[in-house]
Amino acid sequence: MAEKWEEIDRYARQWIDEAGKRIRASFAKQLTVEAKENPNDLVTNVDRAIEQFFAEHIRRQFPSHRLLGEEGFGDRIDALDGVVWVIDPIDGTMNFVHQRRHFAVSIGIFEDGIGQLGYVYDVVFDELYAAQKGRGVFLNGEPLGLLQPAPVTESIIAINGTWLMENKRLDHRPLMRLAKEARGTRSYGSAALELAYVAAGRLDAYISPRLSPWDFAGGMILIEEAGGMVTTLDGKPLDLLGRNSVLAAKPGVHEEILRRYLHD
Ligand code: 2AM
Ligand code: CA
Ligand code: CA
Ligand code: CA
Repeated sequence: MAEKWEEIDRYARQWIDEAGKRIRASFAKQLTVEAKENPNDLVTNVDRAIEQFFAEHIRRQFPSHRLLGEEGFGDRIDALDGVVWVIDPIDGTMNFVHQRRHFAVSIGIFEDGIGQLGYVYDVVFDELYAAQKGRGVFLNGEPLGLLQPAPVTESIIAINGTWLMENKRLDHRPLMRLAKEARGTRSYGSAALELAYVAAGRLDAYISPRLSPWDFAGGMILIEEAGGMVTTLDGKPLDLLGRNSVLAAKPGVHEEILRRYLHD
């Protein structure tokens, strides 16, 4: 059993490494940028090529595994039985296009719906956050400690400014109060990186009203392995087959945000 995951872990790392090289090499080439659902929702030829790269390698090496990916090279998945790779080839495409930093490759590998291996790779900083269920979280091979509880008043909360303004997705007033009462707020523009930062204790919480499975799959495994919590904004478990609101945080902060800010 353990050996099986050692093997999958070895291949995942090898492919992530190669994907990182390809993405960095793409900086020297012409980028094709298109809009998807709206003018600010971007995709590039590199997002597609990297997802295709993973799809080909997974299918060749592990024909029984399935892939759920953002850019459409995966399988149509309506149940979580067996081994499923949930992949975002580039999380933070807007950062990739505009800043050429602050984006990540994100992978979560699940068996029968249970997270077994999680990776978030910061391609430009060359930082790999990795977790194997039951073995803790590592940053470039160095173990990261278990997360310790903290109060909101001593917390840095990652939240996009959009959600602090009046918007159509959720009531912004409790979140405004949370932003005021927290020690500070940040927004990096890559859900996967922000979740990895929570796992590493660099951020104390991350909030988003709407993420897809590939945005949170890798980071969720990291955080749970670090002793943190990942739920919807209603405190419910995340559904890997659909869109979710996400509240990810260390212990203490997670409970306090739910109790004092989200449940009236
Ligand atoms: P993406 O870059 O892979 O699309 C900030 O935009 C964060 O929200 C990123 O992690 C981004 O992932 C994610 N996101 C999810 N849905 C999005 C959408 N419709 N438009 C832009 N970003 C989206
Ligand atoms: Ca996208
Ligand atoms: Ca994403
Ligand atoms: Ca993406």
